[in-house]
Amino acid sequence: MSYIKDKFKVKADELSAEVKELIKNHGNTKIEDVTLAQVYQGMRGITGLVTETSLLDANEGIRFRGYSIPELREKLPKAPGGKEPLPEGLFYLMLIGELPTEADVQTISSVLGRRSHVPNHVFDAIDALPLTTHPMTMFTIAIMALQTESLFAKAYAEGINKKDYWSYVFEDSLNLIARLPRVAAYIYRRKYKGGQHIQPNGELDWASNFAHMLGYTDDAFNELMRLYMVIHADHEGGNVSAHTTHLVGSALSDPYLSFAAGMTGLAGPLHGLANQEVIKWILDMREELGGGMPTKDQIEAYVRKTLADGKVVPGYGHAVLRKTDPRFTAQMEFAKTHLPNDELVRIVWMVYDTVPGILTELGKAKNPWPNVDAHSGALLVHYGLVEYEFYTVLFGVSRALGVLASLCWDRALGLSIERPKSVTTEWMKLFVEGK
Ligand code: FCX
Repeated sequence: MSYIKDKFKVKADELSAEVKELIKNHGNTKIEDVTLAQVYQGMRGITGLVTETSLLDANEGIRFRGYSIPELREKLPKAPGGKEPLPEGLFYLMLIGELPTEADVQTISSVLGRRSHVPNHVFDAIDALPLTTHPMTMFTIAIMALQTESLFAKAYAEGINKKDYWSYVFEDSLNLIARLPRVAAYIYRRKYKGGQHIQPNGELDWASNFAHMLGYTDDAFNELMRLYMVIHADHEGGNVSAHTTHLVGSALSDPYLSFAAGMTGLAGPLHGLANQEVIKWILDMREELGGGMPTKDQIEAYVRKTLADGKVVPGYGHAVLRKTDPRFTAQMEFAKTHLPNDELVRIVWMVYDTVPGILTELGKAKNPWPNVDAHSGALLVHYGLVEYEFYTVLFGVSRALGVLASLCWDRALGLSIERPKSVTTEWMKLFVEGK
């Protein structure tokens, strides 16, 4: 791993020098104006963050270091006999900014395998919670319990030069990514499989070891996990989980604290929890209609009822995207190859045929198209992972790759503590009156 860390340092030094020049020469350049509506409405569209790992285009979707999801599926190294990209390769790409070789991916895979040990007190912390606790609550508590292992926090307490922050954050990030599948699988087996835990298998790649610890042995499920871990990893910097991790990290909270904070945001229904909401919504619809395949008219009526009840249609809409999410399309392609006749998948596709028209007709949602969460649950149910309250934990394990690669960059670039200005409505009223 040390050669990858050295390579990161070289890249970071180069970019730091460029950023210093940019600020020196163009520090007063105006990027855009900010409107009053933007300030009240979630700062939508305000360019206020720098995130190196990925960039979102409203019409085209996400690109990781310039590569779209179809390109990643083609170009990133695969497991032997596999067709889906290995998430370790995406992590390398986000960190270094270049496509990895097979050897780079192997290195990361074996480092993650070696560092996956989770201390017992973390399992004790999970075990202390009632079984009814939501898996995302267990997950964030477990990450907080793991914070005892932070090398950054220890080094900071002893006193380190700010030039060295990145190095400890880098190590913490790798250790945390290595440990998360074990923690997540422990939560799953405790809550849903009577506490019969499965030990990690160091021979497996990161995603299939995770699948193995969850209790799945199907090769197609391993492939799904690799794809899932790649497509959920990063979505530029402004989304709640990425922004929160970055924000909390800017106070020099260590990667465990920062990531746990990000995960509490992912647990919200308008963000990562939407994946459980989608499948719940579809299952409720099916139950209400007496089971089996609904007709297009029945789906349409159910969508309209959801909206009339003042609820959102989960899995549809996006704060930035204005087209079908390529992460949805990648999952649709996976389903067409592996499970084209699955009933739930076919319902997801019928919903896709129905919802955009209705949302467009009503004219309120700026984006009527499906996002990543509209498809993922149906794939998981097919392979037997039916416990939908766990789905956001899967999202969280994947999201660690992007937000922690980003956190390494934050510290390597020496980014400042985040502290935007806020005002009161009284201030706004006086401002618009010109006072
Ligand atoms: N169903 C019903 N109404 C919707 C809607 C949907 N799927 N999407 C947007 N709207 C509504 C909003 O609620 C808002 O209504 P309001 O004016 O009464 O508050 C109006 O349309 C305008 O919202 P818009 O600007 O289009 O969307 P926002 O940027 O405010 O919000 C999210 C974006 C994603 C939060 C919104 O589309 C939504 O609630 N979708 C459903 C939940 C979901 O799928 N979240 C997952 C998103 C993502 F992929 C992820 O983070 O995982």
